[in-house]
Amino acid sequence: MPIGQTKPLLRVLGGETLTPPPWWLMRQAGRYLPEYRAARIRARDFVEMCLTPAVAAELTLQPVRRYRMDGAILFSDILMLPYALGQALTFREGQGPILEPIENRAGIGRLKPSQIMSHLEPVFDAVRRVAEALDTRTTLIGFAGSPWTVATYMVEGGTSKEFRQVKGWAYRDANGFGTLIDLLVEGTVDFLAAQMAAGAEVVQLFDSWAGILPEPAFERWVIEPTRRIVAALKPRFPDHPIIGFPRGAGLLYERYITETGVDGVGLDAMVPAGYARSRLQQLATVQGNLDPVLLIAGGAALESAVKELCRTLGGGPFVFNLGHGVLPETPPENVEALASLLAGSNAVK
Ligand code: 1CP
Repeated sequence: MPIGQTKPLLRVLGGETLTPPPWWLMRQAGRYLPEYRAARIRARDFVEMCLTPAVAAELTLQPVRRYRMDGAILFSDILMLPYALGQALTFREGQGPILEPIENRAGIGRLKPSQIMSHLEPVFDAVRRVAEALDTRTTLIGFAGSPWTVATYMVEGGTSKEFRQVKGWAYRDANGFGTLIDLLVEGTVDFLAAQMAAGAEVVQLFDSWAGILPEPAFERWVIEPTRRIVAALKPRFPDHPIIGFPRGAGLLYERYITETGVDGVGLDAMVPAGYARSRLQQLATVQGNLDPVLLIAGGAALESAVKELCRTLGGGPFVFNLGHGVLPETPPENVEALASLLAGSNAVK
C-alpha cells in the first residue's frame, strides 16, 4: 500500500482498522434502484449496457451518488469473459443468463482467447471514465468471476441447482476440464490486469459457486486457479489489493485465504462472525456478511444486526458488506438507513 493512502477502503485492505468501517455492497447497482430500472428499459439488452462505456460508467456511479459508499464497483458482469471468448450469451428478464453450453474438449476448441482483450475494450473504457469521475475518497473496484464459477455457467449453459454437467466433467475428465480452467485463468489475469491498468484500485474475484465442491475438488478448481491468478497479478500490481469471495466455502475459508494469498476475503452470511474474528481476521481483511434479506426487512432487525456485526468484527481490519448481492426487492430507503447506521458512531459501540 502506498504510504499516505487516504482512501478508507484501501487502508483497511492494507491491514488497518477503521471506525466506522468502510462499506460497499455487492450488486449495489441493479434493479432495486429506480434509476437503474429506467436505464434498463432504455437499453436494448444487458450485454449492450455492459459494453456501452457511458452507460456502464453511469450505472457504476448511480448507487455511489445516492449513498456515498466507500467503494464503487464497476458495472459489468462475470459472464462478459465467456462472451468475449465467443460463447453466445443472452439475458432473459427474470430468468438470468443463457449460454450455449460447452460440453467437451471440442467445445473448448471453439473458444477464441486471442479476441478477449479487443472485445472487452469498452469495459476498460468504462473503468477509465469512472476513475475520472470519482472523488478522492471513493475506491474503484474492478472484478471478474473466478474460473470455477465462470466455468459452471459455461458448461451448464446458465444457472444450475445440482451442477451435474460441470461436476460430472470435472470428475470424469479432469485433464480436459482443466484445459478450460487454464484458459479461464489466463483470460482472468489479462482481464483484471487491464482493469487495473485502466484505473481499478482493488479487484474482487467472485466465486459464487465455490461452496458446492468437496475438499479435493475445491483444492483443485477453487484454490489452485485463484492462487495462480493472485501470483500472476501481484508482481505487476503490488499495490492493488485482491479480494476473494469463495461463497459457501465454510470450513475451507481458512485454507482458501492462506493458500491463495488474497488480501481480503468476502464472507457469506452463514460464516459466524465470532469464528471470522478468531480464525480468519488475522489472516486477511474480512468483508461481509450481513444477510441481504435483512436489508429488505429493515427497521429494528437491520439495526441490531448491523451493530452486532460491527461490534464483533470492527476491532480488526473489516469492510462492511452483505453476505451476497443486494436483492431486487430491497427498499432503497433501507440502504439509506444502513448508510446512516454505519456513519453514526453508535454502530460500532
Ligand atoms: O436483468 C437485469 O437487469 C440484469 C441483472 C444483472 C445485473 C444488475 C445481472 C445479470 N448482472 C448484473 C450486474 C453484476 N453482476 C455486477 C455489477 C456490479 C454490482 O453492482 O455489484 C456484478 C459484480 C455481477 C457479478 C455476477 N454476475 C455474479 C457474482 C455475484 C453473485 O451474485 O453471486 C454472478 C453469479 C453473475 C451472473 C449473473 N448475471 C446476472 C444474473 C441474474 C446472474 C446470476 C445468475 C444466477 O442466479 O446464477
